[in-house]
Amino acid sequence: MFNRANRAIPMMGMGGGGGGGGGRGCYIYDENQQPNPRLVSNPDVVFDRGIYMNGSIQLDDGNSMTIWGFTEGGGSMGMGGSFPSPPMRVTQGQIVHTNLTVPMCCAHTIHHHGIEPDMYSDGVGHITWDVSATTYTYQWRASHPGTYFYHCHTNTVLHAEMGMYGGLIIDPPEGPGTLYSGGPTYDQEVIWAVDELDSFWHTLDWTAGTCGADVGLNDLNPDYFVITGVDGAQSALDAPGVAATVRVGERLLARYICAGYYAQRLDFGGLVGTIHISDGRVLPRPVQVTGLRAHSAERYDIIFEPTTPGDYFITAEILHWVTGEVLGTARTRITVV
Ligand SMILES: [Cu+2]
Repeated sequence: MFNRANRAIPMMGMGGGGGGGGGRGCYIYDENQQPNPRLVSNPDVVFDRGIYMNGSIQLDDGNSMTIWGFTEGGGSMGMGGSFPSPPMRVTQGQIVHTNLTVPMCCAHTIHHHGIEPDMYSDGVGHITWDVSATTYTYQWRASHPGTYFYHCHTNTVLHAEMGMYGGLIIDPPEGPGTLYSGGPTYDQEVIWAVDELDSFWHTLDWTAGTCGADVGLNDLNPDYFVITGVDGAQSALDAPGVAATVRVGERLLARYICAGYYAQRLDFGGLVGTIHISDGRVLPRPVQVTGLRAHSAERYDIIFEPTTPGDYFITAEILHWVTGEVLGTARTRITVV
């Protein structure tokens, strides 16, 4: 078992000299990684993911911040990549393999949040082992249509904050344009992955906080607020795939992911949205709302069918989890013509 005391012990002498080399520091990862013993030979879909730890986000005030994430394709460590990481999109009923390749530098995993496969494919570090200097295959079934996300689960508090997540969409057999079999159709879709970023955390090493030192991962002080990897101060107001222009009578699907740690309060700026799916499960009855409040990792599938032309500002307030204080705001826009 791991506890704070034995995390402080350097890994020297464990597992044939892996400890201390290759930048692994004192992180206690699994030396005895094995192939997934339960893989089927004929998956319906295969995703390949590598990792990068040298990306950046350009912020509206001219600053930038280091971002880590997953790359499309495996292989060695990529030179930067998209933020969020490339989405995975599959069809209900499919068996999926996700191949994660991690070089010697470090350890990472992929956890398909809300999918809940067996422990060999769970991707939580120390349950399914941390992947390092190898390729590991996760296997999962796309059972319920809706919006999910995948993220790294090694030193999770830091790695998820650093940007190691991407959207995961399960379409019904009818394909994109239908939310679920027997459910509503939609004409356009956007993804709103709302997240807060703490500049200080983005200077830390991938093992930070795992070696007995207190690096402050219990103290999140976000200074930037993003929607789907775009600064929510200004840029997200017009960002493709985040902002949208729809005609009266069209239906817009917003796939909302609470990708931060603090609570979030969304206001739809005068529009009424209908929530059809929550956390990958169809609601017994759709719910009409003018906004919502969500907590870390929650997802909502919301359909807007605006009736009046105009600019509607979608506002996400990030709330301190104890005091409720508004720490920051991210905004995007739905333009109705
Ligand atoms: Cu990671």
